[in-house]
Amino acid sequence: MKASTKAIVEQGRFRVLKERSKRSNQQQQCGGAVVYWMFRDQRVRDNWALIHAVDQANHFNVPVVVAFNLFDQFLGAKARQLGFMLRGLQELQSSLMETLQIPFFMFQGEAVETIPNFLRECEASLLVTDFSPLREVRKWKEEICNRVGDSVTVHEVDAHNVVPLWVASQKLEYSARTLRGKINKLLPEYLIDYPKITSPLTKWMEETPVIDWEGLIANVLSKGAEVPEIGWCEPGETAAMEVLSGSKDGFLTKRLKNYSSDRNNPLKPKGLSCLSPYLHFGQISAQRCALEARNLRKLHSQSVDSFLEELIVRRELSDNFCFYQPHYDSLLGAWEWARKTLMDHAGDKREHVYTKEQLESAKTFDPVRWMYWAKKILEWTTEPEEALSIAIYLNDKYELDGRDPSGYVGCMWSICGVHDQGWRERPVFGKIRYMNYEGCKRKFDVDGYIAYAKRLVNGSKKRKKAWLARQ
Ligand code: FO1
Repeated sequence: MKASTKAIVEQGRFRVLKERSKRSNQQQQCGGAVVYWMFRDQRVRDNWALIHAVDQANHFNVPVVVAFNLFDQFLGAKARQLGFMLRGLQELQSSLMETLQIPFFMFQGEAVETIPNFLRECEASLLVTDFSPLREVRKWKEEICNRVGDSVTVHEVDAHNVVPLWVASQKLEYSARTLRGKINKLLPEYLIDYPKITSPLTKWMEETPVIDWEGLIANVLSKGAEVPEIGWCEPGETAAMEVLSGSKDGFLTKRLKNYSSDRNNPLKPKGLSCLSPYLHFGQISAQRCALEARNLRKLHSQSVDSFLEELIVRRELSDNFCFYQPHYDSLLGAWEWARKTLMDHAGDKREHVYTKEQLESAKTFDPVRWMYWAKKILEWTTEPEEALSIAIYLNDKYELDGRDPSGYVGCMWSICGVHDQGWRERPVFGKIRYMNYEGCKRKFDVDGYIAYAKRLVNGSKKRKKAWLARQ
């Protein structure tokens, strides 16, 4: 490899996880392909990791390939999440080839084996990967850095956050208040338009793999059938852009106006952006959403500001928490005051105590059930650690966007007061923010919500019955 000239991607956007050895550098070997191991940012458009991979490949006159590893078991994911992801990847494979002539390789098994083996096979000297703060992902990357040969450099690109995590802050932030100023100061540098990406100068001349998508999808659907796919959220990059700014029911085109007033009203699910599953699987870039929303600030300033707060500050705060707090999903990750208050009240008498199975099948006395569900789990289980683990279990199992830093932080906020403040002390909750049925009644039409939820449940029961009859 020869030394690179000025790169398209800002220095701060990527970090070097492993440098190829000096000896390899001196030999000036001309490496094989640049491999982009795609993980969290599963898209062709607006992807800094892909832009960096292509840019580096062009400097070194080598081709680029994209590799994806499908784990046999990924943090308990079921048909719902895996089906959504694979259907998105199927679209990605075609558009990657059609628009950029870049091949897509799918591996199955353990990434610590498949990725180093693939690098060896194509004599790669640069591995580019995207960034996730989750401990499992970081451990695998560390292991891969240890396993790849001396001649390989590894770059990690933060293609998920608008301001790269390590640039925004170098420490665990206490709350949105402490991170907001740091991010806002950096937005002029990082909230910029993407450069146009074109097909790499050197083409991949080897065989392009054939992927049996139907077989792969059928396999994850049958293995994870306990939590089936849903029909109301179409997967993939094209669908994601439609939800953002499509002419039919796009968030920015049709629904933005009422975002600041309706997003917390459970009777108005369309009051939300509906972008979260796409953001989680990286099928859309948060930076693209922010750029498009910002253009509408003159028209709907309050809604745009609320959206940007959720999209940038709150999401990036979750990444900050998971990256700098090793115990991001346990009571040990709560602040001292919250741990103390929860422990002080761990022995308080609970009026109702339910098991994980009862909670999972919503067999509780409360008709509102899921609206303030994580708060209720704290009230209805014997101790806070159990409450937290059940909340995370349910979120990861049923939500399309489970296993996300925002999900872990959501549960930690509800049960452990993370990024929140202390409130008036009361039984069981201690100083953790309290929510109850009366409070819900003040905020929204509870009876209307219960009727709405019943309609949804009945509809889904009917669909399940029809599906079973077809089997
Ligand atoms: N990413 C992968 O690279 N391989 C997988 O097999 C995989 C499965 C998966 C299942 C559910 C889910 O919610 C995400 C999944 N991801 C997978 C994506 C990605 O790893 C995560 O979004 C990040 O780790 C979150 O930070």
